[in-house]
Amino acid sequence: MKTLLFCVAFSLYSLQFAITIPQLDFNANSVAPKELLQTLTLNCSVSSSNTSQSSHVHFMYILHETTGVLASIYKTQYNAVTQDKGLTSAHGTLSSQETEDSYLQLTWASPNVSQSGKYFCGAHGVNRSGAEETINATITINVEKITWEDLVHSFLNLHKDVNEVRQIHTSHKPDVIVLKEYIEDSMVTIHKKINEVKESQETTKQDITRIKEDLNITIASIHRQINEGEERQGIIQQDIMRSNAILNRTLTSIQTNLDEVITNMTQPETCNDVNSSEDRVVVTLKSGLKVMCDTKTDGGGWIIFQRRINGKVDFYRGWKEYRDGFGDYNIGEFYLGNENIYKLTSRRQHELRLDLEFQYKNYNAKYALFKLLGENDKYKLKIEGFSGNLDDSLSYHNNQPFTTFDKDNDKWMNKNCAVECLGGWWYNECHYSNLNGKWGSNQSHQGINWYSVTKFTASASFVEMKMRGL
Ligand SMILES: [Ca+2]
Repeated sequence: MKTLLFCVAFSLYSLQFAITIPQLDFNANSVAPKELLQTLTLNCSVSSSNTSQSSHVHFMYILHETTGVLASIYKTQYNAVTQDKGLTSAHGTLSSQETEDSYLQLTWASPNVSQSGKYFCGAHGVNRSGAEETINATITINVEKITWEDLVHSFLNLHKDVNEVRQIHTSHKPDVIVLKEYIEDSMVTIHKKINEVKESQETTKQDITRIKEDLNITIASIHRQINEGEERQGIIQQDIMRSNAILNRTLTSIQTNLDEVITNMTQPETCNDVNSSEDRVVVTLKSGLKVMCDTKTDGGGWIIFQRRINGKVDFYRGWKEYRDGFGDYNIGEFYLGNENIYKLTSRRQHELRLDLEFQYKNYNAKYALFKLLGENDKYKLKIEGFSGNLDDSLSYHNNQPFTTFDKDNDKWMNKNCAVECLGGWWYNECHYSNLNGKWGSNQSHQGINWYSVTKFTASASFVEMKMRGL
């Protein structure tokens, strides 16, 4: 019966976030504080008004079920144990006077889930009849995970805090005012950006998780700064100058992070996602690859991977350069690189388009499917489904590996087609097209040939090879 009554009493007190057994009061400001946002304070005290109980406490401690002893106090010797690195402050006192309480108090300014669990407080003392007495109590804390709504709410509170601090410190104009206006403006900007990020969270969950972690830390830091500032109004000027520097750094870091996220969110996956008033535009794709897009021809959306317009870039190059790419977007001539083409075409199906100009006439060819195999397969060409306003001079090269002057993968037994034809290509024995040949050359088989248009003794004056995701 006694046990039952105790249990009932225990439950009732638990509901009020406090447990009181006859002599000991062990309570928390909240048994379910919000991670990082709400302070957690545990207070364990032996009340002196409880005159029938211990009159001389000589030892108190608080321990966590997994972390162990967090703080203890013995007679006049205070001893905080620092196993919990997140603990912000711990203090207490043992009183020998009946009119004063003995207590031990722990505070976490920014608690996290590792602070969840059961806590024990114990006190040892001598009671009025001179006998040794041990009393203890427990409390269970459940630190709640922070949510997006909490985060946004916290920013609103922060904004309110800033206004309050501003009112308190009006005597320190104009520095304080300037600082607060700066913080306020920054908060509005950050809040706006958070909402932008939040709106796009479906597609950028990972980015948001990362930024959320950064923000949590920063919010806790800003909260601390503001609280510290309030406590030390006497030397507020210096504090604020220092806080200003810290805030500057943290806000800059938040903004940089958010800018990165937002930039990343707006970066295109491929040229299919690019709209521009320019016919040709150079963009950095989400993968980090910089490409030139053709936004106009045949509905746009083309990644140009080879371009010849003025003969300023030499296309007689070795395996490594054809693998990694060369040329210059500013000059206008380039080769994107077989490895990049392989990666793009292996992730997604692509069609191929070639645009040529010869003797002031425009020609184009299309292949419904296009891909390159990887370096182990020597970047073998795979095309099918020809159409166009010229005759097909590329299918002769289908299923051929790539050949350069330093890597002979062609079918000509005794010679290297790249050396004979001055290019790098999917040479067979050797070619009906040589779009990486020598600019302007009329020498047989060495120029920018497309046999059905230029034959073997003239060069096209413009070439673009491009692919588009399907
Ligand atoms: Ca050969």
